[in-house]
This record gives sequence, C-alpha cells and structure tokens, in this order.
Amino acid sequence: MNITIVPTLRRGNASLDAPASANNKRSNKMGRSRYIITEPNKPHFLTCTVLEWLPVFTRPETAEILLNTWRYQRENIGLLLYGYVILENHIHFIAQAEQLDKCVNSFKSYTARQLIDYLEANHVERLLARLRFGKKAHKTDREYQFWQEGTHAELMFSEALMREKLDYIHRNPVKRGYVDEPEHWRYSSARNYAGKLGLIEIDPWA
Ligand code: NI
Repeated sequence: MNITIVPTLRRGNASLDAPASANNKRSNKMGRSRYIITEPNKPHFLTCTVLEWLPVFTRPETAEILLNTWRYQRENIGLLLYGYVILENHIHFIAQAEQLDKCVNSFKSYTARQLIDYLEANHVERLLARLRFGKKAHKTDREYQFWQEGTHAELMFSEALMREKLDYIHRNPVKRGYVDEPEHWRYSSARNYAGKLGLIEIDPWA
C-alpha cells in the first residue's frame, strides 16, 4: 500500500519531476500515478475509502475496530490524532507521526484484517463476496481487498488549512443530512472539540 498525494499544493512541484524511483516505475507500469508522503513527520489530512464505497461502518462493532486501532496507535506508537470522522464507507482524519506513511499502512492492514474477521464471523456474505471479487489478481497474499489502494494525503502546511480541514471533517455528517450539528455525530472528534466526551481521546489542535 502506498500513500497517494493528490492535493493541489503538490501540483507543479518540481520534485514530482525527479527521476522515478523503483516504486514510481512500478506504479507507472500499472498506469497509476502515485506520490509518497515526502514529509512523513508533518500533520496530514488523510482519507481512506472502502473498496467500491461499500457501506461497512453501519454497524457499531466495525467502527469500534477503527477507534480501537487509533487508540492503540496513540498509546503505543506516538500517533497524534487531531481529528477524525467515520462515515459508512470512508474515513477522514488528520494525523501526525514520526513515520506517518508506515503508521497509515499498518492502520490499513491491521483494520482490514480485523474487519474481514468480523464480517466472516458474522456471515456478512454479500459484502465479503464484493470484497473478494474486488481483490486485484496480482495480490496473491490475501483473499480480500478491504480498503481501496492508496491513501489520499494532504500536507497541512498552515494553521488556516488545519482549521479548514478540521471543520470539513466535522461537517461531513451534516452535509450528508445525517445530523443537524457536527457534535450530534458520535463517530467523529466534533464532541472532543465541543468540550464533550468523545468516543476516543484525541490530540486537539490548540
Ligand atoms: Ni467525506
């Protein structure tokens, strides 16, 4: 799993024209353009999407798996989690770590395994069939593909952008019409920022 940087701020960046690394060559061969997080210790806005936008996080138990994994990474590998939201088929979060790229990759692979285990144990056959069907043929190390490949990552290079993205994250469930106010959505850090108790602790951007 690579980290894809798609933001406007990267466009036209001269470093993108640098000689292709082995990794880039492989990506080009596969017809994808991919960029690695170039400043892996800085805060980034990240988006992970379930394969084919399948609605998996409609059950509290599945969202729990994500929350527990963030909790573990905060407590054990120094993840700074500034904000997050879980929607039924994708998540957004703003995070920082010494090696954020590795951190996100392990988040994705660990949660994918746990979520597949959950779906199997609960015989959610239709979802599993789609996740099995969507698996890329070249991925012989697994039976299912859970997350879409790559992770949308944007460097939070300014205070203003950080504020804007936190607000964007917290307003996601409102924009979708699920709730009237950001802090009415349990599965985001909106409550933490409103001075209420959130489902997990975060690292509020002061
Ligand atoms: Ni969204």
